[in-house]
Amino acid sequence: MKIGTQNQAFFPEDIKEKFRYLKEVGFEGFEIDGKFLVDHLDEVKEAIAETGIPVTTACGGYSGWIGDFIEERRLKGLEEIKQILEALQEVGGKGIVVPAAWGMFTFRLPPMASPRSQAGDQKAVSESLSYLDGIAEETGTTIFLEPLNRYQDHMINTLADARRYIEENSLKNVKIIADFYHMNIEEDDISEALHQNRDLVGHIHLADNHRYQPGSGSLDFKKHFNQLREDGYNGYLTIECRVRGNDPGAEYIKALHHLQESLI
Ligand code: LER
Ligand code: MN
Repeated sequence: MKIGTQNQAFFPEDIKEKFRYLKEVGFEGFEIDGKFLVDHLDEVKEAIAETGIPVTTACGGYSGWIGDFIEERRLKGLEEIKQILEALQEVGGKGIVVPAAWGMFTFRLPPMASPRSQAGDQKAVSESLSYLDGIAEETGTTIFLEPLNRYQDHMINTLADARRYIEENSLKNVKIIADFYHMNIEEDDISEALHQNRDLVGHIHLADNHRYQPGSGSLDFKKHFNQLREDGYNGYLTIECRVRGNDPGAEYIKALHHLQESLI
């Protein structure tokens, strides 16, 4: 298992300097914004070549959800995700992280009534995933389907929900990304859910229980990493978190060290 990160506001802005910084502090991979990758493909390629820090995955950077309520936006999102997968293929990235939707609707806050039926949700998400399964096949990439907590999405909240989409649509190039923050809200037990879905978990997002930096909260990373290791997971553990503290840069490195120690 290797530790990667998404971008943070306190990282250097210049692309090469960013990759140099990641290498210097000890990260082993970078999860990039999809649009940023498409817009800066040549510079990203150069930064990878110089530092050896791979772009592992993309997350975000497209403008319509795979489960979007608005069909025109869903289809636009799919075409943008296709472009991101083509760019990922060029840099040797594994694939893209996609939730059904993020921040589009929740049953848990008013008005609590969805403008679309559950059957409609399932049709939209299934059609999108079946289309992207084919593009992933063509580009040698993977779609990492991400369950989000109930306040961020109403369609796919647990690893079991994501599994159902993959199995019912016989998707070959769609795997599950397990995000510890969302799992801490939705799963009975993080380790047990990882174990139950060990054949499909292909990527991981890390934050502590409250989504601040790992090590600042109450999650037992060592326990869950041991479970992943026992189940043969050898992918990336990518930090996706908010950072608090007077010196965010120093806090982030402390979080990285906490994860490295939890891996031993
Ligand atoms: C959003 O909360 C999240 O976890 C991201 O990875 C969105 O895909
Ligand atoms: Mn996530």
